[in-house]
Amino acid sequence: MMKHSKLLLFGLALAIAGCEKETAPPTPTPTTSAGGGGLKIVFIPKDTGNVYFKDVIRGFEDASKEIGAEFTTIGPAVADATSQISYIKEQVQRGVDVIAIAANSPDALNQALDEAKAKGITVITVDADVAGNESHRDVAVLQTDFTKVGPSQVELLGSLIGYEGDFAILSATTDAPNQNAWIATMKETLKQPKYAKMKLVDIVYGNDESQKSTTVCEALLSKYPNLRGIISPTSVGLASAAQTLYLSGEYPGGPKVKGKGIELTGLSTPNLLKNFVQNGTVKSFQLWLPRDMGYIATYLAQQIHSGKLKPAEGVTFEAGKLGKRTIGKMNVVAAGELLTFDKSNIGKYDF
Ligand code: RAM
Repeated sequence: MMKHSKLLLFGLALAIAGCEKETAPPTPTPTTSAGGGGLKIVFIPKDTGNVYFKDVIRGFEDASKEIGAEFTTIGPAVADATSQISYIKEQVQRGVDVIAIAANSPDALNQALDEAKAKGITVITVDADVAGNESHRDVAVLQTDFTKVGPSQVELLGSLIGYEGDFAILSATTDAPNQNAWIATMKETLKQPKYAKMKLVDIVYGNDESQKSTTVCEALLSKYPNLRGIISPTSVGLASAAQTLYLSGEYPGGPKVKGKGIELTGLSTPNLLKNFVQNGTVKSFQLWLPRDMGYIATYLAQQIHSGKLKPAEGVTFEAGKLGKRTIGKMNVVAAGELLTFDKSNIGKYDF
């Protein structure tokens, strides 16, 4: 823990140095030999303020302890498309062995990731892939079967609003590769006859920032008086929307409800949503186990970096306590199942 916070401080100092002077080279550390203990892994989240990534980081820490790797995490304060570039470059300079990153853009990172790969660094996207630019990373560890998230979210909202009515999406940033992929499959799903009476009226972006998410959610509530639902496929967005809807009193059974009220669902952590499920603002929502992504990525990184594993579709590998895993299409590993939380089960989860 002590070591970790020291490393964090060290990373922070590098980041600050990087901000002050674009070209200031951070102290380079020699790259350790692959495979054995001392493997240097860094994880760059979308932004450092998002608590969702704490659990992803815990997975990295757990597995790093098990294999004797040296894990650090550092990242930008905001989830802008280009905000991670300077961090990637600094970590290349530092001489890490593995860069794991939750990409804020499908294409803005290409050059920086190529520079990392050219230095022999293993590049893994975790949680958000460089969609359409997969050749710029070695492998991706994503939440769950990506194709199921959008359809499942539409079905969940549909079941809450009787498959009828106007609804909006409150997303993360306009560039977010994961949210954009889910939104694309939501739109596809809506073409099915079952959802013919559900109308997507707007998509707004809260940038994974609480304040911005709150502001855009308030705007949705005043702009669409007939709104029946909101899907927010971001942990920050859904928590902010829940707070906004609770304060507005417009949820079903709420003090200011007009007609049937607004049903809110999406993707978030049980700890962020617990109060809102208990007070009736949100009936049910979904997520996966973020920790498993970090855990699996660590084992996978070690095996790729040591040359023991060549990522390809159908190749299997051992991921510590989580057992055997298989690399899928486009070198993507799906970490686990999509879970649905409601009053009956939310108490069992703590993350
Ligand atoms: C936010 C981030 C993350 C996403 C979750 C659901 O924390 O946008 O990338 O996977 O929400």
